[in-house]
Amino acid sequence: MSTHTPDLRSWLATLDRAGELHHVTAAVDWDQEIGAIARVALSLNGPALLFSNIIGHENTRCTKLFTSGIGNRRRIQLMLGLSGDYTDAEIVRHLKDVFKNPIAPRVVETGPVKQNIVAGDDIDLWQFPAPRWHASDGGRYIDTFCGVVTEDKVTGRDNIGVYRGMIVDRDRIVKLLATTQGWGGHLEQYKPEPMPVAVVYGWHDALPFCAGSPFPKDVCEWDMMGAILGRPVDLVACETVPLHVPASAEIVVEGFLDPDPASYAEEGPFAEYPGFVDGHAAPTPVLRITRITHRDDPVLRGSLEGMRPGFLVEDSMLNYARSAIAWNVLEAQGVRGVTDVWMTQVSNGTNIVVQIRKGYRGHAQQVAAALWGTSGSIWFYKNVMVVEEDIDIHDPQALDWAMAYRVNAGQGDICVYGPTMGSPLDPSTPYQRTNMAKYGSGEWHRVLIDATRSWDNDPRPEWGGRHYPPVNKIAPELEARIAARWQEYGIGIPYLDDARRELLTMEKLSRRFPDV
Ligand SMILES: Cc1cc2nc3c(=O)[nH]c(=O)nc-3n(C[C@H](O)[C@H](O)[C@H](O)COP(=O)(O)O)c2cc1C
Ligand SMILES: [Mn+2]
Repeated sequence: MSTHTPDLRSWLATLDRAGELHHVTAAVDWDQEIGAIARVALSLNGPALLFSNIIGHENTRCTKLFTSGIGNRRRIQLMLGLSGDYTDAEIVRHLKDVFKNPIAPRVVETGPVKQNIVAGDDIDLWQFPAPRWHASDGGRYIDTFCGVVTEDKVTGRDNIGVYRGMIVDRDRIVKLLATTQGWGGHLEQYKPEPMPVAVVYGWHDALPFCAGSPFPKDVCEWDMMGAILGRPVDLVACETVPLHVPASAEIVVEGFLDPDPASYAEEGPFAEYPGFVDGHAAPTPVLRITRITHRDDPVLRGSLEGMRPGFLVEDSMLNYARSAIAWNVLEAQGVRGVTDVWMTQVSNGTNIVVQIRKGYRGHAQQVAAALWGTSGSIWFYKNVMVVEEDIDIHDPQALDWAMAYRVNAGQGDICVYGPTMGSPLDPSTPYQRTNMAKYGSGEWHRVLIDATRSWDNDPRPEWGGRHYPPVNKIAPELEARIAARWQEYGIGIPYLDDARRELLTMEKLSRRFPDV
């Protein structure tokens, strides 16, 4: 365990040492230019960016903005303390284990976040260099990669979530609030009273990584940050709300969120995660600021949103955590035989593929039903695909092959479930059905694609008495002979790696693959 308290500054130092941080000292505009630079740098697999010369913010309370800290796989590995080369699957497996070993936070007396305490007329959110990230955004989005802290009145458990927010004026941030989210449930407990809220900007990136991931409601995100960092998060009490925040946070905004619709302000539009221009602008709850505390020379943390093929963002990288969480949730629900879970970086968890060792008819349906019943399902798991162990879920060709030859709609392999709750930001839902104020959610019809082998065929002798034709493969003895003589053939390319070799022979897999 390191004695150095992790925070944004130690994280910046780590990135710097790894050559994964660029200090942008050229003058840049918070109005769209920072967003566009981040977009291009991310698409080029470029470094994280620390902007320190932002036009109009040369002498404001905060002059710096940090973004893209976990914008690629290498930086995810650095954040997790994994050195060397890891595959996507290995990172998910690692996180799956990490999340099973919570480390509770501890409360300390004070910390650098109390170096400056801002009250009364000195509170002015315009002093912070929040970008207007995209041309179509309705304003300056200060809450993009923050941690919104609230407390459950009944259990006393803290919840930390990433929920977007736009500056309305000096002391008000208008928030997008989904009632099914962690803090949405807390607000119900407080109604009709305003709910105390603290928003943290800038700490170790384990914070937004965990706050943006759909842990079950009985999990506290502080414990998960502790698990990632291998030590408790040090927390201090807030000044004006009964909440705690990291002692070494860069900036903390304290205040109250009023559930009274009369206090709402217009929020949006904001070009959101699906990668489209968003037409939504609607009245939503406002966080009224009672205090700001910050370190000397604070750094604001922000993140570009909106992902498309070839244009991934930090949010894309949270899919490592989201995949691991989905896997743990399936296990906790008693779903047997899950061997891999993956949400690619481009669809924000809207699509998920689960690999199983099929043990019974209806196994894939159980997987889908378990995922669809979680609180995280407002944003995730619209389309669920389930495959067996010979299908590498990280290989688009393997998935396409499974889709082709293990899916037959007429045999019940496609199951549509809905209408259900779902993302109000998904443009495939008719716009008039995405009214959050009216419905408390968007609307999805979900689909299960059961790409496991059907158990309904009659067994056939030419299939070795099985219900499904065996995969055409090379006998392990023959393959071993070819491997031994590979050099001799002089084909001039390296032999298959262990994983490909296994898929060619299915030697190990055949031993446990059920003969359906
Ligand atoms: C960059 C980013 C922005 C997000 N914006 C929102 C948002 O505005 N509203 C929301 O409900 N969820 C948003 N999310 C998703 C939530 O953070 C995610 O669902 C998480 O599980 C919330 O925590 P909770 O499960 O404790 O509520 C965002 C996630 C990221 C990474
Ligand atoms: Mn939560």
